[in-house]
Order: sequence, then C-alpha cells, then structure tokens
Amino acid sequence: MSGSRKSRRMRLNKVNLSDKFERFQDLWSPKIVGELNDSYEKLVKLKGEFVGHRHENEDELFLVTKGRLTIKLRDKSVNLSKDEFFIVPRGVEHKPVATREAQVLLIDRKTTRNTGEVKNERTVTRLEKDLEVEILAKPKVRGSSASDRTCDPRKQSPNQSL
Ligand code: NI
Repeated sequence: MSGSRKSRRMRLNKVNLSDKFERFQDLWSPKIVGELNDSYEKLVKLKGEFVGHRHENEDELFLVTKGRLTIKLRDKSVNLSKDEFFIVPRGVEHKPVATREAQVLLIDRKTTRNTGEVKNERTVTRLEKDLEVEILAKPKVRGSSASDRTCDPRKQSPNQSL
C-alpha cells in the first residue's frame, strides 16, 4: 500500500494544533494532519463566507480551535466558539461563515469534497496527500520558491485555490 510509510509516521507522532496552524496562512484550504480509519483530520483557516452546500452521504465535524464560526443551516444558525464542535449530518445544507479569521479542525470522510454537491472556484479537486507529508514532517518555510517545488514533487504551493 503506497500510504503505509506515511501512515506509520503519522501514528508515531503527536500533533500540536497550534504548531500546525502556524505553518500556513491561506484561507479555505484544508490541510491534512491526520488519518483515522476512513477519515481525514484537516486544519483550515476560515474568514468570510463559504458556499452553501451539502454532503449527501457524509457527516462533517467542525471543531473551532480559535475564533468563532457560524454554520448557517437552512432554518437556524449554529454559533461555535473555541473548543466547541458541531457535526453537520449528511444531507443537511450548511454554509460556514466567519466574520474574523477562525481556525477549525475538520473531520471528514476521505472522499468528502469540501464544497459538497457544488463545484466552483473553491472546490478542492485533488487530494492533499503530498501536502500532508509536508505539513506533518517538514517545517513550513514561508514563501518557499517555485524552484523548490519543481525540484521536489512532494512540495506544493500552500496557495492553491479551493
Ligand atoms: Ni461541508
């Protein structure tokens, strides 16, 4: 299995959320920091409004680690502060909104698309396994050059669009 080496590394290292969040600045671009059975644990910085969407067959957990996040549902809004989480049940339309920058841990099935049934400029179209290695195993060098990325295919731009 191609991911076995990475998986072993992940199991043997603890994850410090603050450290991980310091390694990236881009918004709405989840970074994989762990794998749990068939789920990814991802960190994301949010500011502003995301697109309203649903995941037909997947529940989705939002845990706020810094700031505040509102998850707008069709008939109500769920306001989350630091250390609070909310699980959006499968099939339920939701729209994350953060007035100021918030830091969030997401737990999703590996196959979950960030924009659900919607496809737009914020849709992540590729898995971030490579970025996972970078953020797990290597100190993030802010503003790393394009040449670094071409030399090492495991390195990817942190500024990818969602
Ligand atoms: Ni979602």
